[in-house]
Amino acid sequence: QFNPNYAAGRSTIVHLFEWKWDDIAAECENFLAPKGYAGVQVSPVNENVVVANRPWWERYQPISYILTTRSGNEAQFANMVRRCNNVGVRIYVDIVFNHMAANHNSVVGTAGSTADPNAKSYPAVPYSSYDFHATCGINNYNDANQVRNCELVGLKDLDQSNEWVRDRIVEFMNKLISLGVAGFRVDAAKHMWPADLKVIYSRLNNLNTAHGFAANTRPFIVQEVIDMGGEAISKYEYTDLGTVTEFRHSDSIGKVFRGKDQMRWLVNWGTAWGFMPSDRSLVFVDNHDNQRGHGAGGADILNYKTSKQYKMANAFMLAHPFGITRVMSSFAFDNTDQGPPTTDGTNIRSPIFNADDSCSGGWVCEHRWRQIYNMVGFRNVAGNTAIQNWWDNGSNQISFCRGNKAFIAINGDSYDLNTSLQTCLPAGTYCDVISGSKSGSSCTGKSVVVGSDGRASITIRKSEEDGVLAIHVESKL
Ligand code: AAO
Repeated sequence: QFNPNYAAGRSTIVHLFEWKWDDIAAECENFLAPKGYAGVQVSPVNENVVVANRPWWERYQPISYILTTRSGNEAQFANMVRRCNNVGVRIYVDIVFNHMAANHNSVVGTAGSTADPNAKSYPAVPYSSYDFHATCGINNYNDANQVRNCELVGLKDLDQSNEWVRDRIVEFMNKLISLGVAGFRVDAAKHMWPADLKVIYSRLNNLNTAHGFAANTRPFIVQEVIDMGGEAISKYEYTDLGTVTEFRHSDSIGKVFRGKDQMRWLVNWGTAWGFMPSDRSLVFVDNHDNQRGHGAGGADILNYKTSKQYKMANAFMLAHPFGITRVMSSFAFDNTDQGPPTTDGTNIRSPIFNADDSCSGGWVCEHRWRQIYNMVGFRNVAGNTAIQNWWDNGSNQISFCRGNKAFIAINGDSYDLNTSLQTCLPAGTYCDVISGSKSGSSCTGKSVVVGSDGRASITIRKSEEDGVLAIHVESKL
């Protein structure tokens, strides 16, 4: 439950937020596998309530466990999982079982099912009022009973101690396992009792060997628990059950790369910053909530709109060995409710791919930014090597090596970085994978000459598009 079940040599999950299954299948084959991505977190897969103007968050309001959403139907989902597994890219499902849909004027789901949330009746599962906690709202996060037994923003709160409810959830998750998924992101885990989650997880089947998983492989579990400190519920109540989202990582990395905290302090990045142990922490710069002001972290969170700092923060996260890394891939938004781009107000529009690999048609595709996907490659090359030869200038210029495999330098100061640094790499000429890529025997970006002593003259001007330089053994020219 702690192991993400990656294919050998890979290391990073991308959240393809609101993508359609057919588009993800093609993306696995055409881009993610070649660039070394390990897996995809997909948006919720089961039927949700249709909300007027189609906000993105309607998908967090389940009507049934029928696998039909705006991303596609069951056949399309199954086809995607098979095609992605075939090229070594794993699928993780964002799974919503804390609650069912809240009340709306008209309640119809994406598969056509009806429900009566006021009466706590969801016949397409079926759930009835016996399956839910009594009606009350969450307004005090210092009261653990309230957080777990009352309704989050009016969403009808399922009682996971009820055997009927447990069976429906386990049946749903085991169906996804049979279709070949590698694990789950458990939505709103903080709002459920750890003891109930333990029972549910223990009843999950092993992963499907027909999809290339070894016998007796447990599904990967990452639980969404927001714990910034100061509330009744602790993230450590969940770390024995599976991994947990580390929101402090998102908050802290945002503060550092916004210049509210000096980069030299990154020297002890990890548990010293209040993070959970590395093998329990799912780390990210932003997620689908806090990139738009929902969830936790507030104004310090970086997103694609602050692109230079955003790329620098992602580069640091991916270069650093701490945590299980997840990259966000967004659609462009102006307001916090806005849903994904559509062709007609209803059907999700597929991303358009430009000659330089970037996306258009309303999609941002941060995972296709060279500075990000090349750092996913860097992390794969670095493997399980440790940090060595940390250097900083006493303020916001830093560098470090990952064993003798890879080297990164970052300039967050408002003046040039221009000095000789230890890269720990064998002598030779290397291509900087931030300003360009290695192409055959040449480099489309800056080249770095490493001497026989491992040192190189490193320059990152304040005026450069990116404040990062990164080289590794596979970028040797
Ligand atoms: C929508 C509408 C509502 C409407 C509802 C029902 O927006 O107005 O009442 O439908 O019709 C998503 C959207 C919601 C949406 C919902 C259902 O974000 O806006 O409601 O779908 O469609 C809490 C939960 C956490 C949750 C987060 C958003 O603990 O689990 O809120 N995230 C997940 C998903 C999310 C989804 C749901 C759950 C529901 O990722 O996309 O909601 O399935 C504190 C607490 C946190 C709490 C936040 C926000 O955080 O600690 O636990 O998160 O408050 O309420 C500082 C503190 C930090 C604090 C934060 C905010 O940063 O350090 O601890 O401030 O105060």
